[in-house]
Amino acid sequence: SVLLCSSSLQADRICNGTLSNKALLSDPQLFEAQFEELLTELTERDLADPAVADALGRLRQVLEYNAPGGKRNRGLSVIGSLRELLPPAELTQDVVQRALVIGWCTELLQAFFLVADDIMDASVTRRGRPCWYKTDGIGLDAINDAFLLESTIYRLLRRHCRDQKYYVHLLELFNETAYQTELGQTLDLITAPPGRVDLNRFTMERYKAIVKYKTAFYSFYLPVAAAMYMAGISSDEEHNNAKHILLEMGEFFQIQDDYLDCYGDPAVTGKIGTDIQDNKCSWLVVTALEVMTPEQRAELEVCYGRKDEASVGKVKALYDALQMPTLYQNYEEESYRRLQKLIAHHAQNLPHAVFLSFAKKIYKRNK
Ligand code: DMA
Ligand code: MG
Ligand code: MG
Ligand code: MG
Repeated sequence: SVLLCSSSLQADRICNGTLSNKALLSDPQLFEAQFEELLTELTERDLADPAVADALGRLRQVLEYNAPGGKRNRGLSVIGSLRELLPPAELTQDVVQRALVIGWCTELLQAFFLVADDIMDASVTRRGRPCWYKTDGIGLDAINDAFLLESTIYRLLRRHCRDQKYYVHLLELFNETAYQTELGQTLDLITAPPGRVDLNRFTMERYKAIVKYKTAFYSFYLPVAAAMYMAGISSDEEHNNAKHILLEMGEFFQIQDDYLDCYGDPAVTGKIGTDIQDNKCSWLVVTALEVMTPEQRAELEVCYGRKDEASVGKVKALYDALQMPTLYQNYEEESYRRLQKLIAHHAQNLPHAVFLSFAKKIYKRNK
């Protein structure tokens, strides 16, 4: 119900004169409500030419299937970070609404990448349902749907933020982040050529480059940087400080993703792992290579990157024999300690809560 949010949040909003019927909603509820509004905006109010009505109908389906249903960490962290960066009096309803829209832009960027990623990774499920390209009648037309999702970002930014001082910063941020992610996906793909297993390719150095580019920029730096620009923080120094911490968090987040690809419960993660079959440079294979015997390496060489159940099972058995779950848990503890230190040293003028709340959401996650 609308009365679920914390009383301090309500008090905030009452004090700074933004009380309305929306004032009693929590950020997740406001974020949810904003999506309905964006759907209408993008697929009805935007109808410049009736000739494309059917196409906008398709866009609506694409948005409804692919944008919601995730954990929303990225989308919610725009408004979450902004609340830490601005004094309550400056968090007017307009500002909050813009932060929600920009939050949805980060979710749309993610949706765009996931639709394409699932095709390239030959995945089967996402968020507990068939991947979009696997649904009835869609197939590789999903490629164009991914492009549509990307374009909606810039339509929303233009409509909602064109008159803001930070508009160009946001445009550049989304463009740059998309490019970095595409470079990361490129590295991910060319390091995992189908049917050509070469374990020498899987170094920790290559691994770190892949995950920094394919995941950390868009998942962690993007939403916080967007909130910083909204709050008028645009200096390179402050952005570099934030980036330093957030890219470290992003690296850890993708290591979790790799771990869960093999050891997660698909009923919880909503996706069935494909990294072993896809010959991916995963944290598991890179770490396993660091500790295995030459005999185990020879066995891995034969069964990695193959689609048949028996080969996949042998790789998993090797991981178990090497106690990968224990190595992962040790890594998680160590990573958390390193991150706390980074926040203490690099957050400088930025409120530590921006980073700590993000960290709290991702450590020990199982989905
Ligand atoms: C995902 O890497 C990266 C992007 C840019 C979508 P991944 O293929 O490991 O993600 P997932 O496990 O969600 O398919
Ligand atoms: Mg994938
Ligand atoms: Mg992928
Ligand atoms: Mg993965």
